[in-house]
Amino acid sequence: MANPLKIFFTKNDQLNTDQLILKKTVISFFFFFVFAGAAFFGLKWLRHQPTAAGKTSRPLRTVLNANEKVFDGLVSEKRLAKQYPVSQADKRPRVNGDLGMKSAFDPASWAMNVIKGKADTLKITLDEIKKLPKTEIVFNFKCIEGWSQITHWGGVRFSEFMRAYGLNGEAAKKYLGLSTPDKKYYVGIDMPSAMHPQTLLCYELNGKPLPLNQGYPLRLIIPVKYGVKSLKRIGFMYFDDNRTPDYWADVKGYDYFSGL
Ligand SMILES: Nc1nc2c(c(=O)[nH]1)N[C@H]1C(S)=C(S)[C@@H](COP(=O)(O)O)O[C@H]1N2
Ligand SMILES: [Mo]
Repeated sequence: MANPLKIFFTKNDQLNTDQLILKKTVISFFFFFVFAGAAFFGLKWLRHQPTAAGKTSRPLRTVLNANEKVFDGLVSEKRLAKQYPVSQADKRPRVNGDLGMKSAFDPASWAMNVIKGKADTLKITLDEIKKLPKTEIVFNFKCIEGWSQITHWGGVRFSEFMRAYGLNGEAAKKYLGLSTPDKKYYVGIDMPSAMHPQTLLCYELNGKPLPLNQGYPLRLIIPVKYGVKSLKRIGFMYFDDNRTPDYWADVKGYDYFSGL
């Protein structure tokens, strides 16, 4: 039989079946090695690229940043998360995440610190928050770790709170920042998502006061984002035109917007 190289350059219809099989096998192996090599050296190259924001290599980070830009523009300001009847809400909501909730904490002396300027901080109590109009929502709460649960929450719309306290200059900033009283957990949120009508400063779960491990006295509920952004036990609130720090985005390189 002719050598494989010769077969390779002969037209298919001039080859017998065995020769044709041989030719196709040679071609398959050729492409197999080309692609395997490309994948091997490509990954090797990727591994040796400098990293940015956490442990993500720069080329991958560039792609993630491009995705973020797209989603930043699309943020679900106008889109409403699907709502459900109260009867569909889970009676035993799951507890997940206790960052910033392990320090000594006295709920009785709690007040939310709203930082307006260097020497201008409002201290707002739970009773004052409860005086504002109450909104309830039942929606599918989604955790980035891969579970979701239909849950029923009550509180005041963040936008309503901002209006009631005359925080117009603050609402005009590009980003909201929230942190726990011990500052060990913190999230950054783009202002359009914070001002979304379904975003709540929340003090009730299933019609009862929030349990301590789910954020009592006050937590955020932001249905247009993954659960990571729904910070429990708000201690501080602040505003900036630059991105406010975000625990998961800064430490692990997660997507800053974490939109749905
Ligand atoms: N203070 C604080 N808030 C937090 C977290 C946390 O670790 N600490 N975890 C977040 C994550 S990842 C999720 S999914 C939700 C879970 O809220 P739940 O415990 O009410 O289910 O809280 C978010 N808020
Ligand atoms: Mo989560």
